[in-house]
Amino acid sequence: MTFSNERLAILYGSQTGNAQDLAERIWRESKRFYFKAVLRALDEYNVLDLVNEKCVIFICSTTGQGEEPDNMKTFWKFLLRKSLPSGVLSNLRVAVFGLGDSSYTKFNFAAKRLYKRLLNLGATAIVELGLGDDQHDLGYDAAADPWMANVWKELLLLYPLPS
Ligand code: FMN
Repeated sequence: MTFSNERLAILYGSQTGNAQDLAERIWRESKRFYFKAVLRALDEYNVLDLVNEKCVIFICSTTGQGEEPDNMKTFWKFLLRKSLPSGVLSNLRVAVFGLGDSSYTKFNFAAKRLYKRLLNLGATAIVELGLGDDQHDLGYDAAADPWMANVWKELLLLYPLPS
């Protein structure tokens, strides 16, 4: 199975490295599917480039009491700007996966807020928001594995190889 040489951005917000690990794993998988993927922490990514992307996979954890990780705070602040027109991301397809722990009251709040805001700015979700939970016996992988399989399936439908 191969895809055409589509560009894909894989962006993460991670406080202690788990979301980064998952994003790196997805980046390695993307090469198997012949995507031209870029991998960045959200704050290393030029947010103005978002309007030129077709497809972005966001992986983000929640830290503190329902807060965004430090390496996505600048990105997040920009995305919250009231001056952004509501349809500014209407050409963008997104997939968002959160890493969290259901023993916290604000379970996966950062990913939930990010997902909501992206759709609010006009982005289209490739798949539903995925939520990883440290409390699961298999950790966040329990949700991440089937979620990611679904993302690749949908991407294959969207970007089949030219016949
Ligand atoms: N998970 C939540 O769902 N909500 C929280 O408010 C939350 N706060 C946390 C605060 C601290 C200090 C730590 C260590 C973890 C917290 N978590 C919370 C769980 C993390 O999101 C989870 O362990 C995740 O896998 C960490 O990913 P990261 O290493 O990419 O930051």
